[in-house]
Amino acid sequence: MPPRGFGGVPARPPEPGAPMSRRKKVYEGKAKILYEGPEPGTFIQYFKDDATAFNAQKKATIEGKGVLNNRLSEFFMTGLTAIGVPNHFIRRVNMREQLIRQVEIIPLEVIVRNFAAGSISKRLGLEEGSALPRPIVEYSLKNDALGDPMVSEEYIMAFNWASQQDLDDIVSLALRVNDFLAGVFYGVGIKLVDFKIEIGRIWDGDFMRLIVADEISPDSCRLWDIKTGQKLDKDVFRRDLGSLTDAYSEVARRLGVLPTQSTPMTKPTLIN
Ligand code: AIR
Ligand code: ASP
Repeated sequence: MPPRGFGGVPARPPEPGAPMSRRKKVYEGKAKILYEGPEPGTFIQYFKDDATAFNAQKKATIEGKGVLNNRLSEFFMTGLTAIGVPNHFIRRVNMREQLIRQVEIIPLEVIVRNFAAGSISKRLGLEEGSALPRPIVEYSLKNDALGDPMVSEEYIMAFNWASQQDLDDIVSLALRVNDFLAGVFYGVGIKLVDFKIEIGRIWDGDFMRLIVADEISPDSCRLWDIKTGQKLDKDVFRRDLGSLTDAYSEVARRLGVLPTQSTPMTKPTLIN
């Protein structure tokens, strides 16, 4: 029997891999979709296979990327919870979806850098890979039309995107995430060059708190193999360095998120 839709009309089966369409879509970004969650104050976060770079001038669909990022973001957020860093993750729902707390996203990309690469290398003429004097936290405005321009704390406070108190909390969260991630990656032979997180506000009555939101995955980090320098992050896509799913599968395998004996593949097998 085919599934029945409203009024006895046969419902069209969903496209393979397509998100369920009955739920209300709240937001669609370049790599993820947010749906209304099952309870108030929650969302379902769906990870797409779409990859974009250079402000979406370069686009591709990379089979399996969404599955890997869903699982990897779960792994990092669960670890952050375990060490007391508040974040939006509640639980994984399936291969591509996770239940998260609904937050009001602060419209900033919070970037932490340990080694020079990407835009800081360009801006300051620093050799890629050179160590920075200390971890550097910087901000970009989340605005695709403007190409996510870098902004100062002065801009952030003047335009009321965040207060001084918020910024103190954001820096503290960002540095705790940095220490956690850098340590976890070091343990599996990977250097955490830099990463981006997003921060959201949640309310407990009148009391507002900031928590880590969005995702933590190889889409949002620069990850280099410590021995060989091989890139294991989205730069593989940005710079056409080979298979992105091979790179992300390698990260997942080292972290114990994929079976160690599995060979690179486009359809990863997940361990529960
Ligand atoms: N990032 C920034 N915007 C989106 C993402 N994913 C991440 C990059 C990199 C870090 O922020 O993936 O890990 C710094 O990026 P950039 O381009 O400023 O050097
Ligand atoms: N800002 C992200 C990147 O640098 C995505 C994009 O530009 O479309 O890859």
